Amino acid sequence: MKNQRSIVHAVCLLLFLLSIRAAPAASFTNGSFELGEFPPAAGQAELTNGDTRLAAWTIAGNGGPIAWIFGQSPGAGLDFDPVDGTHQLTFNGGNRNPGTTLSQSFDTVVGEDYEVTFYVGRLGSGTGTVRLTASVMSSTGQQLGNLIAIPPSHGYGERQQLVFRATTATCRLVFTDTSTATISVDLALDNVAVSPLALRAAIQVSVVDVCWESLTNRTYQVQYRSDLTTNMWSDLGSPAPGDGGTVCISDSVRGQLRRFYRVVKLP
Ligand SMILES: [Ca+2]
Ligand SMILES: [Ca+2]
Repeated sequence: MKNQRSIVHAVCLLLFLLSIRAAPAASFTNGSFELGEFPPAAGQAELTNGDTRLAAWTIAGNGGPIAWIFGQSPGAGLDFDPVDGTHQLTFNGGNRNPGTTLSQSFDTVVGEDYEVTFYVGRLGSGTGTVRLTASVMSSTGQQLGNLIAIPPSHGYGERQQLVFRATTATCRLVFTDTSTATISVDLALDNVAVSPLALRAAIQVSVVDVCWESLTNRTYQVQYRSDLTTNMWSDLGSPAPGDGGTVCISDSVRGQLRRFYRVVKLP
């Protein structure tokens, strides 16, 4: 009987461990808006608050619906392609209000730096400002990064970048349509990515020493030029007296693409 109870306990413990291990990792996904229950026949879908067809994203806020569009939608003024893949989003279409939010939570490592990148575009002939505010929030509600992205006058602009340091094991990326205009002008979004921020390092030479074997009672002048195609040499510092040994002159070369040197014996 005792053995049977032990077996039951062991089985329960195993199931408990399995249930912990089965918890899915919430990695950032569907940043290009290619995944979900897209209605292919319609060519686009209007996503209102709480709509779950766009995989991994949550739609909320107090603005108009988000349009999830396959390719272009010339009838709606969307006359440019997605940045990536075949689908893109537009905000405040049909002269409806800004204020809609699009958000997604994902796992992070506390203390690590991340970058969020995305592209915003502008469509339509209307005037005024359309813009998208990107924020990253910790799971305790702390704002870790914020960026207001304004597209060019038509189409998509440069890649937008928002850097943040994770303070909790889960963070949330929130896009808010903070446009101040909507009549005959809309905002587009595509190709959102979240990745660990790569540490970019480079070696830089800031000073070089020009050295030569010198003779006593002889004076030398070091000269330089920045291009081999010119005969214009410039003096580097003052003439240097020889001492019978190796003499060196230092030169700062920070920011110089190339520099050539020669040492001239003075009469
Ligand atoms: Ca896309
Ligand atoms: Ca609009």
